[in-house]
Amino acid sequence: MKKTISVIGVPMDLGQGRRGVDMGPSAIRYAGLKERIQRLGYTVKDQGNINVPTAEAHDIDNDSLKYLPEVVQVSQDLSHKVAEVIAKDHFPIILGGDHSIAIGSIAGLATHHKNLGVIWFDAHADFNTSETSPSGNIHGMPLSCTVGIGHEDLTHINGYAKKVKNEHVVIVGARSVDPEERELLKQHGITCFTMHEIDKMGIAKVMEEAIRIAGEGTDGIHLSLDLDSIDPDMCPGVGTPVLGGVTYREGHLAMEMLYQSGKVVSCDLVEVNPILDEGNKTARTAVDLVCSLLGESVM
Ligand code: Z70
Ligand code: MN
Ligand code: MN
Ligand code: MN
Repeated sequence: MKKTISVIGVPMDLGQGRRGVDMGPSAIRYAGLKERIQRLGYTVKDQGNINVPTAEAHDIDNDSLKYLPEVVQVSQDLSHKVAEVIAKDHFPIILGGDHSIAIGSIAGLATHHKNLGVIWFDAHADFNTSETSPSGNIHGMPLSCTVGIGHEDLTHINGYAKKVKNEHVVIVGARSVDPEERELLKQHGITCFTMHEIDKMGIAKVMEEAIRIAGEGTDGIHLSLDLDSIDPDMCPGVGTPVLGGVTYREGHLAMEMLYQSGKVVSCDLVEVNPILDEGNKTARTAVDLVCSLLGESVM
């Protein structure tokens, strides 16, 4: 019996400066997410969207942690929804929105998975704190929050910090990391496969290692897929496209290997910005990749 897939939309754009990612959930649904997954033999339940406050209706009170109370509220609401579907043994697919939503999705998963592994597929490391961030944008901080580093309101969703152990976190695809963020990653022993390692080792070897780090001794892997990890030729519709990304083929092989591992329990699809897209190319790529993650092209 294949697991039921629960789709949860989070039209969040308070974690970064540019409007448009709030339309990500619509764009990904419009690209045929539900139909494509159903064709693979899964039952799909769309749980609708989490309510997200409108940026224009709220003031920024803290320039080093923009929209902190609003992001905390959405994270808590999302965590509850994810916990609810996990309790039914569904596989959640969380549609962003900017990457700050991963704070809530991982908090929700952690209510059930006491020893979760995380693969952070991203051009960025998202490991800043308010002290190291050059922007004050919370979408540059969710991974550090998840391992318990950062503002208490963000780290303590559900009342406790450190949802995931540092040794079970791995970043893949990084090519834009801030200097102090790099120091923080080293200091906390986070494994990071940058584009340099992907070029040198090949994506297959990198994913083998990533699956081992996030999968061995854990009770499941959460894939947090930022579409800016993929090269802008296939994913131009993201807030900050960074040249030299993961190719379409490398991306698919990575997803197929994750499927074959049998360890993936959930995923985020984040940072799709239809305003900056060419047609709906980025959302279509997101749907293609998630289908590979769910076993589409593996015989
Ligand atoms: C920078 C910061 C970032 C996108 C994450 C950028 C963060 N490190 N940008 N995802 N698109 O502001 O923290
Ligand atoms: Mn990100
Ligand atoms: Mn990114
Ligand atoms: Mn381990």
